[in-house]
Amino acid sequence: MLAGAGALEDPKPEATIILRKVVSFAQFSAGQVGESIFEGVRRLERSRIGSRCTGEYHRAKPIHVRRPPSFLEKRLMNALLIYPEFPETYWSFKHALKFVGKRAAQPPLGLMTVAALLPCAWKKRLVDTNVERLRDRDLAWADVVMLSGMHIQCESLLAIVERCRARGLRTVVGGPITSSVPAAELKADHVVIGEAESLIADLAQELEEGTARPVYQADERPEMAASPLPDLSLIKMKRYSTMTVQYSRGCPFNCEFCDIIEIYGRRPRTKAVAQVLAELDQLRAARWREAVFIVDDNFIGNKARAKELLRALVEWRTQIGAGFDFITEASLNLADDTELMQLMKDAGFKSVFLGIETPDESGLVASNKLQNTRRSLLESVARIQSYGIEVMGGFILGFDTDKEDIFDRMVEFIEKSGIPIAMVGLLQAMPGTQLFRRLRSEGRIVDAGGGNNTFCDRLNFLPRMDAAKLVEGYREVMKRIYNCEAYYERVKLYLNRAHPKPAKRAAGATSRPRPQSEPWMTRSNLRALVHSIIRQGVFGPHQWSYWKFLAEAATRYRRCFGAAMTLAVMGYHFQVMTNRLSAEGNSREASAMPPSPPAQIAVS
Ligand code: B12
Ligand code: SF4
Repeated sequence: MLAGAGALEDPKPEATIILRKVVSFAQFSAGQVGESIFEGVRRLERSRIGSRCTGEYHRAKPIHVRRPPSFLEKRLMNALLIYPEFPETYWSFKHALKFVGKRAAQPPLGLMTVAALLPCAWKKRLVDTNVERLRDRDLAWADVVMLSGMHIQCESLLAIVERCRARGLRTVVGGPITSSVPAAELKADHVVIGEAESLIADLAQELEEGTARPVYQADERPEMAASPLPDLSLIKMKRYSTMTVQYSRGCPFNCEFCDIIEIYGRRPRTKAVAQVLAELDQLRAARWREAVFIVDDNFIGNKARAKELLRALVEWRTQIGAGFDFITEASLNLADDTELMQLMKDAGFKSVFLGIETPDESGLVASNKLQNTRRSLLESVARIQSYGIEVMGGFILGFDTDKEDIFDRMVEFIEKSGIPIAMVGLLQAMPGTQLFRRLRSEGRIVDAGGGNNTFCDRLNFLPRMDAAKLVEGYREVMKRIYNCEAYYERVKLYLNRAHPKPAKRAAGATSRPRPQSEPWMTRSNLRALVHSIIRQGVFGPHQWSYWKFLAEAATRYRRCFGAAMTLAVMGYHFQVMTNRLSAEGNSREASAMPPSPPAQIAVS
């Protein structure tokens, strides 16, 4: 299992860095929790040191090796890391999160990683405005404010930058937004484009010396060995429904509309297995037992490496007992590899997000999504579901190849797919993508867009189809697929495939006994159920459909009651958002968008 032993240059600085990280991590962790985390991490450090010495953990000398602290470092710079607020969209899951008493789906892993890369002598605080308020006293404490974000968070990010500027506070902006929005528009003192691992040491030093440059551009994509254990001590863990761990960055495919490959490249770079296990152990030491999202662009971008991690995860989960279900993102060719699907099932993967995009093969070919062509998409989805893995699907309307029948075809496909969570969006030409470049050369780009392609009724390019028809068709598709009855039908189809009755399962070629038994009802499921009954069953607009579904969940699907109720709760969010999309015409999103499109495509 261990590889690359010869590449390790000098294990001693490694050990020093990790010990420093562990100590600073423990210092930041409060009271008893800190003590137990420290103990846990120490144990895991001891247990992994052997494998690291053979080159498994950090094969190359990490780029963030720091010189001894300078005089200025000893003055302890206070860095306030801030994550701007997301607008309410399908992806915010806001209305479902309320059911389980959570405020956001995931923590800002980018900022937690940046925090771990900053000099140990700096003091750090993190405010995620999705789960807490940014107070004036936080700003008063800071010497420098470091923000991260996606394009879609632009409005909130700009407001925070403005607030900092008004106080004369130095600001640094990084994260994916810097690849989509020009540095000057971000109004920050310093903008960092690309991944932080290779340039943070220079940035930190120049901030200390007061010589930091306006723009830093990472000129290389760092190996993932250089990525540290994210600083978990900075977040309010209980406010999130899912924790995140990243195994790889980049994707080998070449879809025309994709900005992943522009930002993170086409060569999948993976962490060492031991790095990932250390992150999971860190979560476990902090008493996390719930879902973990492996936030890779494409988890199976390098199938051999994915399998290597999965084998280790199977073993790790067996050792720790219950908990830790995984979610990830992958390409549809997952369906071609039975070993991979079985390993994912055994390792506790409960759902996977797949970019399916369109049932129209000509659209797939034109957008270079060739891995989805020459196959039955429906069969591929069903095969993955048969491993007990829920498929969440990404779909796009607005390809040049789309004809007027695309809306019906899309609805029909989604109905047959048994994909409950179907993220259908309007095509967006994101700056920096091949699509953006092509449309610009054809004179069809209107503006940079808002970074959001779901819950959005504006286009940033001139489509082939009449724009008003396209947007109207999109709204209709959303209404039809999130109609209560249609949604519950899809959930049942999925449950039948993923959790067949035991007799049926014995006949299936692919199923093996589950490595761990699933609890019928966990505490958070119970809480969700109570809230769901009140909101959906007592006060909801579709009480009859809801009670019918609940009755079926408790009888025909009692073996997977938890999964059924989780999906009922998720459905509530999608129904609320869809009602808003059709009734209000997405007014909030429209106001968050940058420049208005010209009259000919101002479609809302
Ligand atoms: C997990 C995830 C989510 C989670 C939310 C996670 C969260 N809390 O932020 C969910 C699933 C909810 C989500 C939703 C969306 N997402 Co998303 N998501 C991701 C994903 C897969 C991983 C994010 C992550 O944790 N990365 C790991 C960290 C370590 O990487 P990082 O953030 O890039 O940080 C590094 C550098 O950027 C840099 N850095 C980051 N911040 C800072 C700050 C400073 C000061 C410095 C110096 C450096 C720095 O250093 C870090 C280490 O190298 C990324 C893809 C990716 N590879 O990142 C997409 C991605 C961020 N999402 C994206 C998009 C478009 C969305 C949606 C808008 C989807 C949609 N179609 O509508 C929604 C928006 C949410 C909403 N409410 O509407 C885009 C953003 C593109 C852009 N240019 O802004 C990405 C890049 C995927 C893509 N298609 O390109 N997403
Ligand atoms: S498969 Fe997904 S991540 Fe990979 S290039 Fe295509 S859209 Fe991008």
